[in-house]
Amino acid sequence: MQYGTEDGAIRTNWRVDEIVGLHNLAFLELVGKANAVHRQYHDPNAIQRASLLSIKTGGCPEDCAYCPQSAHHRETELTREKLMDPRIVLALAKKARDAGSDRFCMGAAWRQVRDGAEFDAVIEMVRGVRDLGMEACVTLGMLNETQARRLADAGLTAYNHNLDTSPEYYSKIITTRSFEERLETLEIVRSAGVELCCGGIIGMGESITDRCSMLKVLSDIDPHPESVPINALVPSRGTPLANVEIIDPIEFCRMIAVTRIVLPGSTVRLSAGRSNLNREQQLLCFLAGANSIFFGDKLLTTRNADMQDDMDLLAATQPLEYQETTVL
Ligand code: SAM
Ligand code: DTB
Ligand code: SF4
Repeated sequence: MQYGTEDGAIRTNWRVDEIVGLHNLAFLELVGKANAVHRQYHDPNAIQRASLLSIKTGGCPEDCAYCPQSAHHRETELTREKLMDPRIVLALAKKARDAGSDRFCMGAAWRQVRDGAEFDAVIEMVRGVRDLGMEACVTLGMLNETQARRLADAGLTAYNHNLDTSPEYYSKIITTRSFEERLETLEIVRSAGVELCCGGIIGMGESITDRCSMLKVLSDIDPHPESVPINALVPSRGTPLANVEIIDPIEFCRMIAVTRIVLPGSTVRLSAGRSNLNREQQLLCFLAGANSIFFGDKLLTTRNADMQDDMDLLAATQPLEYQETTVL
């Protein structure tokens, strides 16, 4: 297999075996290649900060095996909540902005968007977040063309809708909707002129080929999704995947690196599961091409990395301030 001069080309014709070949390279070679591709397209010192908020929690009719918000997993400890009041959401968005967030992402545990007062409230939230000068992202499940257009008109920057896993492994994880439906929603979002935020989860018992097959589908999307969250499973009590072992940091980093090579121009977000990585493991992921994190104490329902630790981490990516020291 040849890499060489082709490294860094934006392609929509990757083969799964090529991606597996990259994924399984010697680790340092893989990270080196990914870093070279990263530097062709991105400022190597810039890390985007996105804050997450669950605006409607729990009671979801879908049966996603990883998700603590599914109503199918009755043993989860979550309390269901109604859609939040837009005024509270916007106060939290402002707080996130003042703490340094660039993007505010709002998630609802819905199978699909329904027209009515709740969707009107989400539109108000999107407008409000944009008025705060932040990028706005929502993840609301499936939606139709009119709804996508309303979100676009409100100024929505991106819509998050993950493939989650490969088409081959999909039915082991979700049975209440199809992989095809996922792709159709992505198409609807794109057609409305909204950016795609689309990635997946690793560490759910899938094979390396599954991970690469998911990346192949992402890279078939033309143009590529603007941002790609790579989540490591956060095993949650009461879900069928509660006892799955958490992923090895080097495996997580391999996935980041291969994502960077296959999707050179996209923002790659080191997403859920980051709190299991130490500072140096996260820096290794940035070197391998991750250039965005979820910033804030909470993801949707689970704990994120500590905010002060994140400030220190981001400070560590910046040039050292010159300090005169006296050595006696
Ligand atoms: N209901 C909407 C949907 O599924 O599109 C939006 C919310 S859903 C919680 C957003 C994404 O969070 C999922 O697609 C999945 O990739 C990720 N996610 C959910 N639970 C997770 C977990 N326990 N570990 C890692 N990622 C998770
Ligand atoms: C994404 O890919 N990861 C985020 C965001 N998109 C919505 C969600 C992660 C959720 C982790 C489990 C939880 O906190 O409930
Ligand atoms: Fe519902 Fe989304 Fe969780 Fe699936 S991932 S159960 S669709 S909230």
